[in-house]
Amino acid sequence: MRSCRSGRKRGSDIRILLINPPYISLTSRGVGHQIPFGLLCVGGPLIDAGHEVRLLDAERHHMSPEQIEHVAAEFAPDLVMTGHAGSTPAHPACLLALTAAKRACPSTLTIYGGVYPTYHATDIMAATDVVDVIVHGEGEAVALAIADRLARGAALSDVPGITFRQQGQATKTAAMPLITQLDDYRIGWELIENWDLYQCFGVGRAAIIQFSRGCPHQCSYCGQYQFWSRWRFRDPKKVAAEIGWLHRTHDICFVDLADENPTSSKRLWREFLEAVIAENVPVRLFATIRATDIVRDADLLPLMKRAGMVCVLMGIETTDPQTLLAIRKGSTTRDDQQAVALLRRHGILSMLGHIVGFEEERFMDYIRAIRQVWLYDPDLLNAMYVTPHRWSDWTADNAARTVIETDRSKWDYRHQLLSSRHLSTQAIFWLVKLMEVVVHARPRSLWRMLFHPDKDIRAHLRWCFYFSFRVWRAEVAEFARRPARNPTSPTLAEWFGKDLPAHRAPRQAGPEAAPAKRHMSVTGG
Ligand code: B12
Ligand code: SF4
Repeated sequence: MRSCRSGRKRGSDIRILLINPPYISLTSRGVGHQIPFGLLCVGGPLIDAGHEVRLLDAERHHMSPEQIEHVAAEFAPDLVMTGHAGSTPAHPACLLALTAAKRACPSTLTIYGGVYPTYHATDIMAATDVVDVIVHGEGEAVALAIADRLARGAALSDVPGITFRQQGQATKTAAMPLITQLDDYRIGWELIENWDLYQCFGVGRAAIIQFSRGCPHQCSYCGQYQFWSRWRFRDPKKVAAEIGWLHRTHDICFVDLADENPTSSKRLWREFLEAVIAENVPVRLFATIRATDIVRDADLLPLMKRAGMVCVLMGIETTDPQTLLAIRKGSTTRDDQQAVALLRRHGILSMLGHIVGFEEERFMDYIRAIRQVWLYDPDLLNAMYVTPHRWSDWTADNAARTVIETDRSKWDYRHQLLSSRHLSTQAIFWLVKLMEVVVHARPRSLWRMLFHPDKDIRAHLRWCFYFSFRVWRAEVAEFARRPARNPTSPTLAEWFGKDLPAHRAPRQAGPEAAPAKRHMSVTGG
């Protein structure tokens, strides 16, 4: 075993350990483990800059802190970096990973990036000393700058986009300019040692890729559009070529588009689909697309099907027109229903994202919602609970609501976090579970799952039903085991700190992004 380095060192041979923290959610058990895409985005440019980079996927290997500590001690990194797409619920696991790394190598510099730390940097720095630096916003350029300073033995004070400790004080530097050419930064695919470990939806090896970043819309509850600031896109042909390459080189059969809103420009979306078709590889695509864009782009649905789109997740959020207005969603119940029908007509599965808790619904509101979702007739349903983000407008507007779940690892859209004046947590839980049963166990759904004429779709549906059932059963078991909630619950304002900002980020639409006449929703994950 090498001894850990003294941290700041001259030379260019910086050794960097990227740790995907051991955050195991019911979704990863259900959907299957996915590659830690955000860390690959950060890792690629670091490799290209000449650094020695290794990925430790503690999530995939379900590693204990002791195992992480052991690997860190062996690799003896100068820098340890972590972050997770699960973001808020993955925060405790990120700290656990950095604690283990610090135990192994006390002098290593620890870097934490992603959405949650971006908006909670001061609190995190005050609460723990296992985090040395927090990276705000997209990580590629900032991580490169940090590694560069470390390699040169220079101070971090001129690195934009970080919070770091300066004479014991958490200090935030100026923002890093947005990346304008996303294609300038390469994804570090070679960091994946064994692609067999990443399979999902039962169709073999799976990857994640981004065609675009950001979103031109501003749904009031959204945690994403402010993070990326402006809608930006990669060259559609290059993304398609990368998908083709992933199939030919690594036998990838399934690709999840990580975009918030890949259809922001109809022209570019068409170019992307045409380029994927030209690659002529049997790769299935999964994407989150707003219902209004499915309706707008109805003429592109045959292309989407030919490009391999197997399933589209549409965050409809609610079936109540008043709530749709209140959350600035900009779509109508008619759009949502029409989008499901259009997708079915073109042989693409629809998964609806539905969220309860925007309002304090009554019993009959749930019954109406269940009836409406039944009428929409989707293939799959992702039933979620409202999950406030500190920086969202919805949170500022609902600061007086009461938090009943103070375990941050449960802030994953699958647990009720806020109390409701009209219904108990038991009643809400069972109504949400009933909604899932109603959608998946309807005779029509079961018929499609058993006898759908398209073999691929049938296999996909069967796989989804099987794993949805497992997740459903596990969530029921978890609910039954849970102790009673803490009666001294904080308000949202108290939970997030009294300075809860009424954060209204200035809006910057990307040059190609469609005008935000309507809002949509993405509740990926
Ligand atoms: C793809 C995806 C998934 C996939 C794969 C996740 C994975 N392992 O990568 C699946 C379907 C498995 C998934 C599951 C979940 N997801 Co998800 N998922 C997404 C999605 C669509 C894209 C995420 C992504 O890859 N973005 C692109 C990359 C490049 O961005 P990034 O990870 O943020 O990384 C960049 C920066 O943040 C930063 N960065 C990140 N980490 C680090 C680390 C360092 C050191 C540095 C310097 C920088 C840095 O640099 C990166 C490059 O610029 C988003 C929605 C969206 N469109 O954003 C939701 C989202 C991230 N998921 C979310 C959630 C809640 C979950 C689940 C917890 C849901 C659940 N109930 O189980 C699970 C977590 C399970 C798991 N183990 O991963 C939430 C997070 C909410 C929040 N901000 O707190 C999001 C935002 C969706 C939402 N509803 O709002 N998800
Ligand atoms: S459309 Fe999706 S990503 Fe865009 S603001 Fe609404 S919820 Fe956020």
